[in-house]
Amino acid sequence: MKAEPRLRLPPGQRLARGWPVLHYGPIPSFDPNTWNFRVWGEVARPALLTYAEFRSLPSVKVVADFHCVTKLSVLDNEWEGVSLRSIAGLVAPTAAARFGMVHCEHGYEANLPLTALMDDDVLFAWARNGEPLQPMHGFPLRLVVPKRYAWKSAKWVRGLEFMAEDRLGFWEERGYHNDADPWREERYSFGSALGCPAPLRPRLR
Ligand SMILES: Nc1nc2c(c(=O)[nH]1)N[C@H]1C(S)=C(S)[C@@H](COP(=O)(O)O)O[C@H]1N2
Ligand SMILES: [Mo]
Repeated sequence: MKAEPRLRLPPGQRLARGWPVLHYGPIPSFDPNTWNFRVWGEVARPALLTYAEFRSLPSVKVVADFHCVTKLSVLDNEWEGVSLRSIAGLVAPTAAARFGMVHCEHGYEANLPLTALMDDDVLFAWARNGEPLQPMHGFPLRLVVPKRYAWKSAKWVRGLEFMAEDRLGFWEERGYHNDADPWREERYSFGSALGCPAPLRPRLR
């Protein structure tokens, strides 16, 4: 049995009303005829998939909570898409592969260790609660990493790079915590533990 919603909130989080929209920069346009998805780096078989090819991969459904670093949480989202494990199965990461970088429209990037990406609740999603994602929520494709703050759940994904060494993503470079575990309140890579005043912390917009 699931605990009541309040008890499922990580420290410092509150329930969002509806589903907020948070991102940096413009919402990209989407053309199914030119869109593609690239997987490269530390892999035996690099791949370049068309939209139709991506959508014909075996799909999964995952029910998970979503925690934004701005302290809003959305519980019980049913995501539908392709699991990261099946993408890995397609390209066969080499023994040296230990990190992943998710690449998005307009250069947004999010980095994660492969151990986190290969968790069974991680997927590239195109639908939530039975509806296609709206463009503002990442259509045609977004990453979903339920166990990390939502800036790692990158919208408008276009590729995945397997890497031997870690590299910082868009928000990680701007002071957000590299690990981003909401249950440990890993919001910023500096400041919060030292009582850094809020105005010095990086902001969403
Ligand atoms: N490409 C891209 N993905 C992004 C962002 C962004 O700026 N660009 N913002 C992230 C942040 S900080 C959050 S909280 C979530 C919000 O997702 P939502 O707008 O669907 O709620 O998207 C993440 N994915
Ligand atoms: Mo966020």
